[in-house]
Amino acid sequence: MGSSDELIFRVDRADGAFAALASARAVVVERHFSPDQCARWVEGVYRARAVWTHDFGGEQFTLGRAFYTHFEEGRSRAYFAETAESDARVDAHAPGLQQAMRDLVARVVGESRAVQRRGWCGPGVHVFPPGGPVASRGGVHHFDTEGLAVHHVEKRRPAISLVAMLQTTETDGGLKVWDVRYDGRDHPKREELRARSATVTYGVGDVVLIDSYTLHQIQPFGGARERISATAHAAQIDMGLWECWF
Ligand SMILES: O=C(O)CCC(=O)C(=O)O
Ligand SMILES: [Fe+2]
Repeated sequence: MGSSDELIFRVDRADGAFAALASARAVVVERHFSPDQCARWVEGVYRARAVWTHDFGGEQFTLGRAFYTHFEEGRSRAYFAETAESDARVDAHAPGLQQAMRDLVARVVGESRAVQRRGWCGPGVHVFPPGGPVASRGGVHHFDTEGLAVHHVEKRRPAISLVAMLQTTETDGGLKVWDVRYDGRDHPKREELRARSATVTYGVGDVVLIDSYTLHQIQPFGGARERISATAHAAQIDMGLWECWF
């Protein structure tokens, strides 16, 4: 099995990080968010526990609604029916997080702004509980192509995912990336899993940027803490126009 840290670039500024994806499979923007900011958002996320969205029968949770979980559970209708409520919940409990993630997308791609995707939920928060399936076995191997329009995927138009780590796990829980690009299949072939790979390790406030067509997987983790991260998916719709969603 190949492994290479050259697949991961570490930078200390978000600006233009997108360009680095030409030669790396993941770019880590170190300490983009301050520990204080992350702690405030995490407090808000815990206070909002009663209104977390339960995904896959309570195996994982979100603040706000995430498209891929609804899509995979055949609940897309619920996702699209309650986008305003989803955004209101995120903003009430993690004030400023959605805008901060959109601002981050803009900086990463080098534009003055990135816009909310109309009719979709804005950036939100994933909560993976200790002892849950992701903690014990790791996440599913996947590409972040579910939310992209079919023609966007067909043309492999630019699309990215940004994950900001708000609360790290006690052990492990990094993001493994492979030197494997989406080829039209949702699940990787056995030999693709033997391609070069590397695992991104996160600190609080670090942001990981990946191309949405890159194979990736959350690694198993230990300890008693939830893994809490903010995510924005974004697609370049036109020259200079990037749209964001969760
Ligand atoms: O939390 C992470 O490191 C990545 C999560 C992920 O793959 C996703 O939200 O699609
Ligand atoms: Fe993903």
